[in-house]
Parts: sequence; structure tokens; C-alpha cells
Amino acid sequence: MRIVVIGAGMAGILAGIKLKAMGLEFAIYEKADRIGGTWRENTYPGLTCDVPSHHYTYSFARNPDWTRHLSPGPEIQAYFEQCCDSFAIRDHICFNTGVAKAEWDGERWQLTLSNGRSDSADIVIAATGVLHHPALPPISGMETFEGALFHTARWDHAVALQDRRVGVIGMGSTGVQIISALAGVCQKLEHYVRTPQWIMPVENGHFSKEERVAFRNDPATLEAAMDVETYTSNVEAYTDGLTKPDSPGAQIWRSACIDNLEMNVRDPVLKEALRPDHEPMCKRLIFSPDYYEKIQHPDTRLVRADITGIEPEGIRTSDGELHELDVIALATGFRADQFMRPMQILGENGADLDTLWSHKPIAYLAISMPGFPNFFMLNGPNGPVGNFSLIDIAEHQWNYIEQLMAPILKGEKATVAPTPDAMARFDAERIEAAKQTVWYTGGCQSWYLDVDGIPASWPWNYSRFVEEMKAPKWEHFA
Ligand code: N01
Repeated sequence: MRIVVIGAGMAGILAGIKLKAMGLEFAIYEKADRIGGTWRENTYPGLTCDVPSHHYTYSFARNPDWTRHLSPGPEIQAYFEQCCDSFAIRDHICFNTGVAKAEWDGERWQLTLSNGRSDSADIVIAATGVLHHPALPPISGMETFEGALFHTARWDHAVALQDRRVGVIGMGSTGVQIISALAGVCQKLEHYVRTPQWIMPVENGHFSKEERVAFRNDPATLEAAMDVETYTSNVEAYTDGLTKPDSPGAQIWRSACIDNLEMNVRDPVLKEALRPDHEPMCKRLIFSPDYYEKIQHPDTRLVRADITGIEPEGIRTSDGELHELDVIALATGFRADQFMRPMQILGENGADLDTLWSHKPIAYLAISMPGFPNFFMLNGPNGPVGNFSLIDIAEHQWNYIEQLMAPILKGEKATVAPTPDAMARFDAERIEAAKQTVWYTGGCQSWYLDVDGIPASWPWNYSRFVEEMKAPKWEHFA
């Protein structure tokens, strides 16, 4: 039995660690020259995980050394590097090797690699991530800009920012973190915001040296500091708020965002310019300790006028103003419907996943597809992607995938894939539930919405997800 994992980001590393512990033969193919996925590709100033540090770690590899309550990106990258070494999976990773094609030949998966070589596997685990194809805005004249222009996931660190005129387009979590980091650093910092977002206040203090020593010497201290019970009940309350927008829990989150704006933006004109016109949590909630403070920095300016084009000297807005700039950062998000594409994946009878997903991607419980035997996804389509730890989500999914793999590994079943009927019924139920969520009812556009305007995220609460992941319903599989 040979297993191939595609991608060496957070989820692929998890798969590698688990497969190693199971004593199985496996390879991880990684298109880049380093592990890390999103934490490798995003290096923008201010990059921070908005999930509390100690909860954004594998449950079996706690890290006493996080320096802050919310970890900076480079620390997270270093953590994953460290995990690869301490669990000895680096030798299993083939770097600079993408999977161009995976084809089911009736018995096994035949893989064509980007370097022209081939491989085969009994089981394929796709751990290719969700947000990795930058969405470039259709703004005219971008190619004419004489300064530096790049997407935030392709940050050009050769470009100096100090004493320069910098424009950041977009107010998602990325744009907000960049404004927080660059306010007061640049000569002029402009934030171009088409749709203001709600901001949840959060503290981001440092762990003292003493705390970190205590965490290292006594794991019980670390577990106590994590307070898993409270964290889990917060996640539950949060997902309840998303899925039942009228619930008292949702009201608490809503009020916290509204109070944050009311209390922390002094100028009434700026306050109104920053006031969203949709429900809090409709777009993925932004957590920030200081965005409102930083947007009020004397050298920082909010620009709400629409962008009409980019010119050699800068950005032109609908009020006719030309904003002269040296650097433009596109914090314009990602194409969330891409998953492992452009990889070609051919299942039973030559069925092409790209064709099946040409309207929009679907998957049974976000993990598997009918007609694609022994092919399992971590963080696949319509799974839980929200303001909670994707590591925790991937661990639950792995627990489920391990159970799907068991009969194959034992030779009890040659293949495992969901039935078309289970897929269809799951997706119909999912879509109905998605229409009750605040992502749908809250009156906003966001990357959660698919091409039909249906939220492409787990539409039930956290405990339902945990329950579903406990064990496969075998009657849904062939
Ligand atoms: O992207 P986004 P992001 N003209 O899609 C604007 C994760 N993440 O990179 O709302 C002008 O949220 C767009 O405007 P509008 C997290 O899951 C996690 O910030 O469409 N503006 C919006 O303001 C997050 O949700 C962390 O009107 C244009 C922005 O660009 C996800 O990544 C940190 C435009 C895009 O916001 C994506 O966040 C960072 C145009 N033509 C990110 N096109 C953590 O801390 C787009 N926009 C874990």
C-alpha cells in the first residue's frame, strides 16, 4: 500500500505525521521549495493568525514558545518547519514537484508529476489548501503603474516602504493587518475600501519569558492557559451565531463589533465612512487590536471613493482625484473555488473532476467525491472555513479519513467512495442550511459565496461537524 499526499502545508504535514505514525509508505508532493502553504506564501507586513496561538497548533504538538497571544506568520512557518523535523517527515516530501495529473486506472491512482516523472498510489490525500489562488481585481491600467504593484500573497520584500507613498486596496483580514503594520512607517498610507467591514476587538499581548518557561516545563500549565473548554464553547457560540443569526449569541458578537466602531473612531465623518452596511459576521469577521487606531494615524487615510483606474503615477478615484503612489498592494483576496485545480484529476471511467466542478466544487462532507475512489480531501469544498482553527478542523477530518482508509489498508475493501445518492442528499441539505446562515441573510458579498450566491462553508455549528467526523456512515459509501 502506498499513499500519496498532495501539498505540504498545514494539512499535508498533518497527514504525513499521521501516516508515519501508522507505519505506512507514503510520499508528499509539494510544488514549492519549502513547506508551509499559506504561511509560506503570505509574508506581508503584519501577517498574523487571528486564532489564539495555542489553539492554532496540532493537538499532539503543543508549542510553549509562541511569543504572542496571536502568532506572527513567521513564527507559524517556523513551527511547521519544526514539526517536519521533530516528526521526521521531511524525507518523505518531494519539493518542487507538483502533481499535474492523477488518474484512476481501475485499481490505483497513476500520477503524472510536474517534473515529468510518474508515481502510483492506492490512496491519494489532497491537502492543497483553500485560499491560494490570488484574486486580481479587474482594475484598468494596472500594467501602466510606474511604481511597485503586487498581490499581498506575492509581497515583494525588495521594495522599500519607509518614507514611501503606499496604497492598500481591500479591507479583508489581510488589508486590515497591513494597515495596522504600516501606519506611521510610510510617508503616506492610503486604505482603499470599497465595502467597510466589521471589526471584532481582540487583545494581542506577549507571553512573558516566565510564562513560556512555565509552559515548557509543565505542560499542565500550558493546558490550563489554553482553557480548551472555554475556547470550544466560544467556537460553538460563534458557529451558533453564524448559523442562527437571530440567536442571543449572535447578538453578543454583533454588539461587540458595533461598540468597537462607536467607541474607537472619534471623527464622526470617518466613523460613518467605516460603518458597514451589512450584518456583522456576514463577511468573515476581522479581528484586530488596533485597526481603528491606526486608520486615524495622521499619515494614514481612508479612501472610500471608487477606484476608476490605475495610472502610471497612482490610483484615480471616481471623484477625479489622482492619488500619487510609489507602491500599491492588492489585498483583494483569493479565488476560493479553485482547490487543487489546475491539477487534472480523472476518476472512474475517465470522469474529470474539473468538468464535474465546472459550475462549482462540491464534495461529500467536504472530504470525498463519488466516482473518485480512495481519493480524500483535507479542507475540501464547503467545509468549515471560518474564524476558528483550521488545524483543529483538519485533525477531525483526518480522524474520519483514517477510518475510511482502514478497510482498504486491511484488504477488506478495494475502494471507498461515497455514493452519488449520498452526495446529492448531503449537498441539498447543505444548501438549504446555508440559506439560513448570516453569510446568506446578512446582506453582503464575500468569498464565502459561490457562483450561485450560496455560502460555500459548513452551514451547521461546530458540534455537528465534530459529531459527523467521529465515524463514517458506511451506508453512504460504496
Ligand atoms: O481577502 P478578502 P483577504 N476594488 O476576500 C476588496 C484569510 N486570512 O485576503 O468587500 C476594490 O477577505 C474587497 O472589497 P469588497 C481569511 O479567511 C486569514 O483579506 O468585495 N476593492 C475586500 O475588501 C480571510 O477571510 C488571516 O467590496 C476590491 C478585499 O478586497 C481570507 O484569508 C489573515 C476589489 C478582499 O477581502 C481572505 O482575506 C488574513 C476591487 N476591484 C487572511 N476587489 C488570519 O489571520 C476586491 N476588493 C488567519
